[in-house]
Order: sequence, then structure tokens, then C-alpha cells
Amino acid sequence: MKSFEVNFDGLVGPTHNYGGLSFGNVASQSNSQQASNPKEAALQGLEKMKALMDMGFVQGVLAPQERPDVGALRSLGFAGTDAQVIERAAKEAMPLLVASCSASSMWVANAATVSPSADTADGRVHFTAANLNCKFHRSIEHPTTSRVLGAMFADQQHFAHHAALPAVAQFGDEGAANHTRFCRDYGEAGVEFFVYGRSAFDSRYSAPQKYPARQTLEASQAVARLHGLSEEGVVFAQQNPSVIDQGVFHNDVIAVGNGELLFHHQDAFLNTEPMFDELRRKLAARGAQFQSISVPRDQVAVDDAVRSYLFNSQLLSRADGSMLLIVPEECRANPRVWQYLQGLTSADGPIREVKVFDLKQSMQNGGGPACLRLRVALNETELAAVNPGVIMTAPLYNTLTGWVSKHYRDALRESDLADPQLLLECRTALDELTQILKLGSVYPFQIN
Ligand code: SUG
Repeated sequence: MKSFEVNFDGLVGPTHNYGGLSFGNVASQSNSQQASNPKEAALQGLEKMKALMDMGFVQGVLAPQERPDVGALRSLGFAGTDAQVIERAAKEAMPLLVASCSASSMWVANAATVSPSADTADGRVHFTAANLNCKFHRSIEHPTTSRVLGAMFADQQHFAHHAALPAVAQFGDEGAANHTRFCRDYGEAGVEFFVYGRSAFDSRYSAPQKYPARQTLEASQAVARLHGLSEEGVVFAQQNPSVIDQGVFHNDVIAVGNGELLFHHQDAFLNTEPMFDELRRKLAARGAQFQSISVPRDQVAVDDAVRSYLFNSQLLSRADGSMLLIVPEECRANPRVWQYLQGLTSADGPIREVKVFDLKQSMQNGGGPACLRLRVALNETELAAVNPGVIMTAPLYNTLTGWVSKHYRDALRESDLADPQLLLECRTALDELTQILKLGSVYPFQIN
């Protein structure tokens, strides 16, 4: 049976703005308070989806969330009508209003961790929504994420959904941004690679000093248990704490894997060699051959990786077996990174082509090509069971660009977030979107 890696990209929501909300994420901190352009952000994302579809990849869409999240503000004590809740929050606690307006659900690499059916004990595709509890603005995503994923992958014969882990930092879980799967073929059993930043229960592990480690070992282990993964099908690895302190807030800022290949920075992990031995051994038992491309620090410094998002790229397998790397425009702007990439594709290695995309609106909040997509490996039967409304087609692309042009603003500043009209605009747009994507009722304003 044929199998595919389907990329589901997050559609940027109408409230995309630069709130400076993510301590430890250099781009989010340094672009705080700039005016954003939600319309351009959504169109940039859609263009990448369309380009991948045109190249022959199966591409899906993941819907944005209702923002401002009035329910979250109510839970913090703001009362009255929806408009009054927003007005009071703006007057008394602007940072909370900004957090409740974030369009951060666009970075769907953080929506969930996904294990394909070939790896799981019950032969279903398993999803665990990420609790994202390191940041308040992201911790409010998972209830809607779960409903949206449930509406996209509804068939219980093929898909199993788990609620987010307990909402405490000890089980901090950031989803697929810290998870990669290696395999010979997407439909065959693979090895799932979980990368954590610290241990919450064992003080012998080191931890970063300056910025938070968002993912814990114990969260990764819990997800592996929930998904029914076997001991021979998992490897847990610790991120190098010193790169977290340099702005690598998720492992997908310093490494990306696909098929049998891991493309990573030399300084990405702790205890790299024994961990690679384990990957090699476990993949060999699955008939696969682990390969790595390690980018040396004297060619690309960690700081270059953080600024250019070289590793937040999409590594895709083409029909002829060679690989394509989708990188953001910022990689071309960095001479060291660009020179490295020229050498990479001219060498006789697995990565043969680099394609550049302009994702500046998302990049300015620390979200590159890989942050914007959730990978789901599916066989033909499972793909046929996915809600067809969320699979990208040329007509859907046209409908969605028309929808964005109709509903989105082209400038958003902090002061605009206090405008109660923004909530109405957002709800009107999302109500239409659930019909376009055939999701049913998934938003709080549709179900409460
Ligand atoms: O969680 N930025 C996101 C970026 C997530 C990127 N995802 C991956 N690497 N997979 C974050 O830090 C910034 C929002 C703001 O500041 O307005 C933000 O949430």
C-alpha cells in the first residue's frame, strides 16, 4: 500500500501580531510592538501550501483559533459582555489582552505529537495535543486544537486522540517541534526521536540557565506511552542546554529529520555519539540506515542558525528518492548559511535542492517553514479517511485566498487589539472558514 507524509499547514489567523510574548524566542522578543500584516502573513503561508501541492506533495490545512480568547480572559476575572471583557482587560491588564489575541496556533508543529499507525501498538494514528504550558498565550490553544484535529481525523477506526498532558511545567510538552520520525518508508515501522530540554523529576540532568527548557523528558515519555510505541521504536535525546540559552527554544530550530536522514547543527544535542549509535542500531533493526549531516559550528554558528532558521526547514522526499529543503528567505540573506547551502546541494549527498520562501510575517515571531506545518504520515486507506475538506486543492487555494482578502486587515498594532470589532471580524471569518473546510462547530463561539 502507498503511504505519504502529509504536511498540514497552520493557516495564519486574523489577529496575527507582534506581542513579544515568547521569552527565549529571539525573534518574538526583538520584533515586539512592530505593526504586523495579518493579510500578508496568511497569504505567505497559503503560497507555500500551494507551491508544495503544485510540486506533487499532499498538502493539508489546519484552521486558526478564535481570538481574542474571551473565555480565557473571563477565567482571569474579567466580566461583562464580550466587548466589556475586552475593554476591561485593555484598561487593567494589557499584556493579558495581548496574550489572549495571539495567533500563535499558526505554528502547528506545536499543535500535537503524531505517531503513524506503523509505529503504534493498536495500528492507529495517534495524536496528543500539546499542552504548551510554558507560555500562557500558547497554553490556551489545546482545547480548540483537540476539537479541530478531531474534526479533521474523525474516523476512530484509524485515528486515536489523546488530551493534552497535565497542565504543569513538569509535563511541559511542545508537540512535534521536539519530535522527528526516522523510517525507510513512511508506511513502515520507524524510530521516533523525542528531544527534551530538561528532566523535571531527576536533578542529575543538566538544564539551561537563561531561557526555559519548554519540553521535559517526562512529557516525551508520557506521549510515547500514550501512543503505544515500543522500546525498540523510540530514542530520547537531550537538547544541548547551551543552545537553548542561545535562543533554540524548540529542537526544530537546530535539527530536522526525514526518512533515514537527520540534518542538524554540530551543537544541537548532548551525548551525540552514543545517541546516534542507538538510532543506528534501532533503525537497522527496522531495515533502515541512519544517516546524519552535521553542520559544523565553524561554518554556521548557532547564532546564524537562530537568525536564519536554517534548520527550521522542511526536508521533503521527492518521487526519485532525493530530498528537497524548503528554507525561509532569511537563509539567503545570511552569507555563511547561503554558502553552506550551495555546498550542500552541489555535494553528492541526499539533499539535492533548496527552495526559498518568503515567510517574513511569521519569521518575525520566530516561526519558519517547519513551525508552520504538522507532519502526518498516512497510508492510502488512512488518507481516504481524513476529512477531505482540509486537503489542499487548486479550488480550495483560490477560496482561501479570497476568504483572507475579504476578512483580514493589512495592519495590526497593539492598540487595535482593544477594538471589540476585531472579535466580531474574527468570528465572522472563522464561521465561514468552518464551512469552507467542512469542520462543523469547533470554536467556543459556535459551541457555547
Ligand atoms: O512558541 N512564537 C512561537 C513560535 C513557535 C515556533 N514553533 C516552532 N519552532 N515549532 C513560540 O515562541 C510569539 C508570539 C508573539 O510574541 O506575539 C510566539 O508565540
